[in-house]
Parts: sequence; structure tokens; C-alpha cells
Amino acid sequence: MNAPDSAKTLSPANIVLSANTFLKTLAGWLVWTLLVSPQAFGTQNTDSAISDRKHPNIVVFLSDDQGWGDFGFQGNTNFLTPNLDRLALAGAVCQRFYVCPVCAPTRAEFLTGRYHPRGSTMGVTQGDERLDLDEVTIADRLKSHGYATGAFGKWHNGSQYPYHPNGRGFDDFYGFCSGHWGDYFSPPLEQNGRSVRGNGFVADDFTDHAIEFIRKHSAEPFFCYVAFNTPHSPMQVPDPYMDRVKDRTLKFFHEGRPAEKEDEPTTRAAIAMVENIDWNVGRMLDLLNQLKLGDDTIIVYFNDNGPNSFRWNAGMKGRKGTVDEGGVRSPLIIHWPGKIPPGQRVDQLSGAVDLSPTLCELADIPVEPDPDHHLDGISIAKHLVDRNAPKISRSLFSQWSGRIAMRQDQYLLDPDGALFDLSNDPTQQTDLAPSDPPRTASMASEVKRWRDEVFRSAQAQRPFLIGHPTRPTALLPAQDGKCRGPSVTRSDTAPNCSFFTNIRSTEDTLTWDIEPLTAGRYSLWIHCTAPESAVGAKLRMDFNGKQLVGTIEKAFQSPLRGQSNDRVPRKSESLMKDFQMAKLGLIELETRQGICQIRLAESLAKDASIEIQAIEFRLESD
Ligand SMILES: [Ca+2]
Repeated sequence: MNAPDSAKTLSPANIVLSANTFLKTLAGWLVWTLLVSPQAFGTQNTDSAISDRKHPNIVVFLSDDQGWGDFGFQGNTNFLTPNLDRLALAGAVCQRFYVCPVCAPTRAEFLTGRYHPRGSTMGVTQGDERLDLDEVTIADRLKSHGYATGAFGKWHNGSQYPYHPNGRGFDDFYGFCSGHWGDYFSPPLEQNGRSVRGNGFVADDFTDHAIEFIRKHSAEPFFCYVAFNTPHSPMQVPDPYMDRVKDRTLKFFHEGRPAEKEDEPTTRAAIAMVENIDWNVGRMLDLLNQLKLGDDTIIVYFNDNGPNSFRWNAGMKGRKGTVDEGGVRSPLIIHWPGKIPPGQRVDQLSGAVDLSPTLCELADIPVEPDPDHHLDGISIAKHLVDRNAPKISRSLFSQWSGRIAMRQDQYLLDPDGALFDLSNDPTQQTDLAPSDPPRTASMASEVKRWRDEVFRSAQAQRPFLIGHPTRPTALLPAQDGKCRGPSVTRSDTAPNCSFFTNIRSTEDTLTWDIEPLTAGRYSLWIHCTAPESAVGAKLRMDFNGKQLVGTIEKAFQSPLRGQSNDRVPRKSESLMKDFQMAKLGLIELETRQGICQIRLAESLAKDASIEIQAIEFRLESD
């Protein structure tokens, strides 16, 4: 396909759709209007954001590492996203909408309406991704008002119950809790805490489960959170999507950024993965239409951070992991026929923290003030329904690894103290700090105040919880543990979907910081591989002065999986494997935090080693 030259003139501050894209999206929108949403142009009252019937259904799509520019409607003609384009045309798009630089913090801010340090979501792995248990999620709020609640896909705010989605207001969960996954084709997943085998490509599989959830709950208000784990790496996508992109004529435009940083195979794979998302979004729209729920359903779509590779981002500075514009800006689509006018474009400065209060207002769900849990977000419901709603002057903060950026109306103060006027300089070219010391100083002092306030309650260390009475089984994956010793290593650098490998010496130790929530008898299971030569090996667990020794009774080995599906070589995501479960034995535990250590009781023969992907404690009822 040909990309029009006008693509070069696109600016993130003032998007002008190219003629081709506009016609395509207009056609899509008309189809949507006529076929899917016959009442989109009805005479509904848009003075109020409030539904006059039952609470509306809410569907939230969140993509992973998709960039601000990875959409047709954003003017990027490399992408064919007709379903997302028609949603954007028929609903509101917030173009000054900010998320966090990385995955888990954005999810926490969306779920709570509060800045992520307040709920201790300070990292993306090893437990730092968890959201404190005293935080109230939007799922909690909606569930308490009669909503059926389901989450499908990547969770990334804690694995063990009650950090698990089932403990955060979601009746149903299907997906994985880690920050990334190593194989996207029929991988091991979980359903409400039970290990299951996925069915086909993960994004399709998550959508299938979301569809099943909506069918099941079509007669009641439902909240369906679909968190795709794509286009996060590893770059895997079914052939039909790759086939239609692999020979497509792409436009590579860099707008002052270094061209050599764009990796074409990665860009093509990202396009294919996003187009797969678009197809899945289309399936959900078709379902809502079939069920005649289109007008009763608020649909939200946004990204969790900037793009995971250098690709078109309208020349904005930075990508995933930075607090610059390119790292934290996402389009936000909110679609609700009859309530939100088609084509609504919202300039109001807004962010992921606003979603919870906004959706609650739209759904007529009260949010009671809680002095101990101040909401940072504001409702932008009025801005969605009313073109003339006055702009609210406000500040928004972004942080990652202690680097804090502040946006105040059109201004950005970056972590290095540079000041930019984004209304004139969206690509952060001209530092205004030297010419505007008063604004710079005032914003810097607000940053300090914000940091002192929101980091105050962040907990650095929290043990992993086992033995919750509601969920007696607790899985402690390698991601949450540490390894040390002469032989043992992690299967790859990023802990998220890794396992411990090459365990052969008594000095190879695996440890987890755990706290049993219930005193009682637990069985301990090891998810492991073992060659024939390791059968009969004894494993020992030590915890708070108690020991348990058990034997690996069976050999089990399995091939690494995932690599053959990679469209480009992966960087840090571990390949995956299947593991057997070996029962180590039973042990009485008290409710006291401690370090749980696993090691071999005797070293293995020279050429033998075992691998451990997780340990699992089950609170036994008798
Ligand atoms: Ca992400």
C-alpha cells in the first residue's frame, strides 16, 4: 500500500488524518453506524453522563507495548486497524492521555485511580508489581453494585491470592499473572488459579474467553477487562497476520529520530500483532451487536506504555520505559453510542488514574471519599459527553525508577529539569527552563511535594502469601524466588516467565520470602524436570527452623518451547517448558514470615541436573 506524503506532516499535538485514512475510517464508521449501532445518531440526551436504564456494561481493552502511533486512525498508514478506527470515529478520543512508562504501574493506576507508588506497585517483577491489598479496584466497586466481573489476559499486579485478580474484584480470570510470557501458542495459562493449557494464539484465546463471559452475563451488567499481552515481545503472531504484512510497502518516517534504530522485522511483527488485536476487537464488537448490547456498553481502549521498539511515534521523544512523551502517551478511545457524541476529540490533560472515577461516573457508581485512599484521578465524563466542557487546569505525574516528569496543562517538566511547552513543541526540542525560571521552579517544587507524598506509603518488601483460607493453593513461581550457588541459574535474565535450571549441588539454593496466612498442615509440591539419573534425588525444604525432605520419584523432561514461533530473535523473555509436579511431603506451618529455602539434600551425579519452575503450597483441610 502507498503511504501518503501527508503522513510526514502529522503532529501529535494536532492530528490531521490523511485523506486515504480518513476515507477508509469514515467508510468504516458509516458501516458501524448503520449496521452495528443503529441508534448512534438518535436523539438521546447527552447532557448527563449517567445511564437512564440499568448500569451500562463496561468493556476495557488494554494492549501491551503498543505505541501511540500504532493505529490507522492516528494517521499511521502502515497499520490497518479498521475496527479500532471505527471505534475512534464513532466515540471519543483523548489525545492528551498519559499512562506509565511500563506495564504494571499503568494497570495499578487504571484499577485504582491512584498513582502507582501509593499502592506499592514499584516494579514489574519479583513481587514489586503487586498492588497493596488495601487498595480498592474498579472491579471491587463495580462488583459491589451487581456487576459480573471478568479479567482476561495479562494481569501483572500480583500472582498469589489475594493479590490475584480473583482477590481484586474479578469473579473470573483467564490468562497469566506475570509481566510477560514466553510462548503465545497454546502455552500454560491459568483459570481462576487452576493451571490450564491455552488454546491457540493467546490474544484469540483471551478474546474467546471474554466472549464466553459476555454471553454468560449478557442479561446483567458486566465489566469485562481484556488485557492483551501483545504486541509485547516475544514477537509472535499467527501466519495470516504476518503474511499480509510481510510484503506490505511500509513507510518508515522518523521525524528527526535516528532511522537506524528502527528494526524493520520488529516493526512488521508489531503491525501484524496489532492487526490481530484489531480483529479480536472486531469480534467483540460483532458479539455486542449480535446480543443487541452495543448501546448499553461503554468500550474503552488504551495502551499500557509507549512502543517497545523504535517505530513511528509522530516524532515524540522516548519510547517504553521513559517518562518523555513517547514513553507515556497513549490514545484513549471511549465509545458509548447515544451518550458520547461520535467524533468527540478531548484535549483535556488526562491519564490512567482518571479511568476509574470516569467510568464510575459514566456508570452511575458512587465513589465514596476515603481519606486514607485519596483518589488522584478525576472524572473526565463531562469532557467525553460535552464538546464545550471547560478545560480543567491540573497536573499529572509520571515516574519510573525515580525519574519523575510532571505535566501541568500544556507544560512538561522532565526529570532533568528541562521545561517544554507541548502545545507548540510536542517533540520536546526547546528547553524553556532558562527563559522561564519561575514556572520551572514552581513545577520542580510540586514534583518534590508529590514525590514526598506518594512514595511515603510505598512498601519495599512484602512477603509472598500462602495458605489463604479462600484459596488454599499458592503457587510461588521462579519469578518470585531467588537462586544462589555454584551451578544454578535462571533460564533467562528477566525473571517473569523464567525457571531455575542446572540445579545439581547441595550449595545451589532457591529461596522465597513467604508468610503463611493460616497455621496448619501444608503439602509442598515442586514443579520440576528431572532426568533418569536424578530419580531418587532428595530435595530439602527449610523454613523457620523446620525441615521437609522428599524424593523425586519420576523422571520427566520436556523440550524448550516458544523459540520456533519467534518472528524476530527474543531478547530477555525466557523460553518455556512443561514441568511435572513432585510432592515433597506434608509439613505443619505457623503464621510467621520467613525465608523458604529449597535445595538438594545430596549433590547429583556429575552430568545430572534438575530444573524447578515453581513450588506450590497447599493448605490441607484435614
Ligand atoms: Ca507494557
